[in-house]
Amino acid sequence: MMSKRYTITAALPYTNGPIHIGHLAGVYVPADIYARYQRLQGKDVAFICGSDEHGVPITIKAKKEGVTPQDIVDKYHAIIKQSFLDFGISFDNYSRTTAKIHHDTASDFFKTLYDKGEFVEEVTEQLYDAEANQFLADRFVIGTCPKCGNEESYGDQCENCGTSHNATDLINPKSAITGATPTLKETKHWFLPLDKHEAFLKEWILVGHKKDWKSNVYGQCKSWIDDGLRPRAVTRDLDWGIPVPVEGGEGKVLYVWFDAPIGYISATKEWAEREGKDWEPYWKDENTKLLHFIGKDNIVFHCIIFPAMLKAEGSYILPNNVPANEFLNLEGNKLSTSKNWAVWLHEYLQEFPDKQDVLRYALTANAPETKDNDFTWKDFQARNNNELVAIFGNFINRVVVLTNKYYEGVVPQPNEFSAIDEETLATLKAFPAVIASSIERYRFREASQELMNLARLGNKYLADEEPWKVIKEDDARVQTIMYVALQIASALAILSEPFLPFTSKKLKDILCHSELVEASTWNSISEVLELLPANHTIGKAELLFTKIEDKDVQFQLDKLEASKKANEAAKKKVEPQKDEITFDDFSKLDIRVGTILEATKMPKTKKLLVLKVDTGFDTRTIVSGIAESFSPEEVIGKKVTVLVNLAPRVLRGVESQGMILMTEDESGNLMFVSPDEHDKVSNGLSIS
Ligand code: B3M
Ligand code: ZN
Repeated sequence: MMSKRYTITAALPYTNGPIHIGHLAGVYVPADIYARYQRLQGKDVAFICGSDEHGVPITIKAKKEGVTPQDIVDKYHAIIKQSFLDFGISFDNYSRTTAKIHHDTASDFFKTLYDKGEFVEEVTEQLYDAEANQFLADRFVIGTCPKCGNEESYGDQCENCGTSHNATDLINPKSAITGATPTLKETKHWFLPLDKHEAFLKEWILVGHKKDWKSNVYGQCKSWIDDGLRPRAVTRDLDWGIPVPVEGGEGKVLYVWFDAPIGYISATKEWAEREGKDWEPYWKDENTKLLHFIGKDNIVFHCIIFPAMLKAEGSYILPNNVPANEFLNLEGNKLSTSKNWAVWLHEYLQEFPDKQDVLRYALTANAPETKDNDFTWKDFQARNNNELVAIFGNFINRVVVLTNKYYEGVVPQPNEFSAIDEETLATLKAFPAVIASSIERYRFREASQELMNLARLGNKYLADEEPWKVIKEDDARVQTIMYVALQIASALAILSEPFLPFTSKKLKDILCHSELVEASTWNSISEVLELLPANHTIGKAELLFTKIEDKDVQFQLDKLEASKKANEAAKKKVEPQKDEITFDDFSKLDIRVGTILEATKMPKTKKLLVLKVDTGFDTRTIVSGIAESFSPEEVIGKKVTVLVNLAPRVLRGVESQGMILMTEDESGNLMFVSPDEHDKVSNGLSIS
């Protein structure tokens, strides 16, 4: 049976920063297209989202800014909520996880699992920062990822390889609060025994969803399951979050990834209460399709952990699909909130106040559906100027202007259809099914291109039929041409709604759609004989899109360049001066001018050169770590400064008898401290 009810969730954004284009392309734009499309299909849709307001990043940010976590979430919740609204993301409810209804719902959920004996209670040793007097959960600890070697992995997840792990798995852990090396301290926690659910998850995902889940999603799940599932702690020793509601839980909170997905349920309840509906069918009726739109770093939580929680609870349905996207990059670099390498939605909306649909279109046409993708401002400009303006906008403008010019805005009565007219109308009627099929398979890029193909069809039809020429001799023919072109315009108004909701509304207004009874649903395009009947009057022309100029693009590129410069300046930490030494210390150094006679690379190393150096009083071997900056050929014959009374050291079996003095310029390039002939005034080193 075809589902009538859809519960569509979009990942709850963390409230420690605003929304950027990576979030939009990965999650919110595709989710919105899907939700709008299903509503147009007449489905009963609950499109649910909200702010994820717990978790360590929020406390860290609050500490840094000297405010409370509540201040942080209040600030970003307001910005995020408003920007989604202004961008036309059509959530039925945008809630937040600090809401009472959520605290109650998550608390009850935990208690139910606790009472059913679904948790394992265990005292384990956790990382502890004695200086800060605090356990180091999740992002409070940074260390080397055991899987990929990334030295800046967080305690709960490595952003480099996406692996999610326990803080105690990190190699060389360091406290993110004090930088101290943590000690281990015993503490009690509740674990969700994923191992207990392994057989079920295997059957449900690996057998049940092999065909219909995206291969990136299926692949990640398979690798998790193949690795063997282990119990996961669902509580933390923190003070920001939902208190653990059972005995022994004092001073502890629910793990943010335990409470956040329950946020989808609480947000549905909040919405249902407001609308006077029953929330339960949206989460408990087998005929409801539950879909989670997320980014790829959230796959394990939505495909393994949350379903295990729902299953353990017992009364919920499981997600039907989890169409996760890959990541979007920006101008060739990874998007980053901390490095300010992003296009922020709230800033975009200020800078391009009437261009929501342009960004929606550019992000959809280039969505990271099967692999990571790059957003560039040049591509954004091209999508606007070459497609939205030149194809879609141009077609609509011609149709509306000509209809007004020839027929005072009244849709003409068609005369006999030519073969081309018949074919064009037949092609038109096939579009709803084509676009629908792409959307239903979560191929939004493809769907957006099909929409543009419909505008192309219209443009080509007008260009081939040339009503502006035919009008001189055959008005009857022009009536038919304009009638056909108007049907295409009308279909565009309907089919563009999920992708370009602002444009769709504007176009429906121009065509005076609201005065029509039939022509408003997706399927009426194929079913109804005519969308815009003869004698219906349309309004005046209005531009749907305007060109984006080079200077607008340059402004954005300059902004990014400024971020890059600011980051580089912040990164350039000058080493502080070392402790003072006495003249006596210095005079112990015996520094001579020498000449490099021979140079060879030390086998099997990247950095080392083995040098033969004439010191003026002997010839000796010196091993020097300069091979990454200089080739052997480059240094032979070079005059260098040598510290000759350094105690010998054996490096890779070769005794090094001294040291060549080197220095670095401000960009970190290695240079010889060289008494070069050209450089008669030497470099300030007194050589005695
Ligand atoms: N707050 C989003 C993220 O990982 C995370 C999603 C929660 S969805 C329940 O950026
Ligand atoms: Zn890693």
